[in-house]
Amino acid sequence: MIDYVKQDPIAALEQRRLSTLATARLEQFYRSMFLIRYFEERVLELFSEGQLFGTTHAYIGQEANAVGLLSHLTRDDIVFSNHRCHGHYLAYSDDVDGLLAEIMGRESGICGGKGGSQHICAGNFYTNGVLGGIVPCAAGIALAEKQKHSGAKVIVFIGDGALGEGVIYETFNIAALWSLPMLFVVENNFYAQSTPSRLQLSGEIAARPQAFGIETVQCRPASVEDVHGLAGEAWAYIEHERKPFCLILDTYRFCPHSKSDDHRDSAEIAAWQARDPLRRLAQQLNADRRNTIEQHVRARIAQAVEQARAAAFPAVPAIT
Ligand SMILES: Cc1ncc(C[n+]2csc(CCOP(=O)(O)OP(=O)(O)O)c2C)c(N)n1
Repeated sequence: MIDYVKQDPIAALEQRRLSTLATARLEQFYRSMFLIRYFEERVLELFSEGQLFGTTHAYIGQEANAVGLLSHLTRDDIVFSNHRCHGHYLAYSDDVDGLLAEIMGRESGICGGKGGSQHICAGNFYTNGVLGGIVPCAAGIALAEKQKHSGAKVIVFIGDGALGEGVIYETFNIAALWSLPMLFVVENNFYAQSTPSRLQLSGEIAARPQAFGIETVQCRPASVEDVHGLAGEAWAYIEHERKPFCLILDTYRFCPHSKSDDHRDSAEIAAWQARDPLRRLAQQLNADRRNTIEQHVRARIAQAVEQARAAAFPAVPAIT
């Protein structure tokens, strides 16, 4: 069997880069990543125009994670996300209309306009705005799927800031003890809101799941292909071993935490933007094909905005 964990992750990434994925798949990845990016840019504009309710957290810069990780899922698999869930949801479902209407508080939204940006429940996709709160729920579902012998995979996304929540360690403990078939993904973007991780996390992130006996890989993927490859190995481990796995992806959000609360160094942001996985992928594609994909995505989103604007708000009794 492949030694999934012991190999040097960086060397493994280089090796994978040499074997490029088929063009059709790269175009599909690009379509999905561009869709998330452009959707989020429109959402931030709509927020500034006063078209949204509550708060909203964009995923700009981290798209390769959602697309690469979820590209392995089948319809029975289950996704648990967090406050920064739009990218995860679009990679899971491609449901632009439902998500936009939800964020704009319309009754045609995924949850009838009552969940908003952070609280989505659709198919096998669940999110919650309480940091870390959904992690034990993911373990509970993984236990249920294990007992049913369904073979369903469970993935839960957390940020590095959520590692301050004790419930995550209780879940690591139970997931390892009961050999739950689940993938913990830490999207380590080095900030919790505006607090740099180095000011609030002691030790190494990887040491935390490892302390509970969870196989863990941490790396800084450069591309969606890297994430896809890493995720494939993680899922293979979970499937063969029927044990949890933790993938820590060093990443960066190019946008503020929610709308305007950004105190980060502009040189740091620019350095990460220069390594943008979306731009990297764009450069690999044929320019005409890429333009066609982008035009199609822009048209879809423009239509979704118009539809959502025209849709009704939920009736007050439906909200209370
Ligand atoms: C229990 C709880 N405490 C505080 C918050 C407020 N809050 C929302 S997002 C966030 C920071 C999250 O950082 P991280 O987990 O690293 O995810 P990122 O936003 O970087 O994707 C905080 C403190 C919350 N939603 N829930």
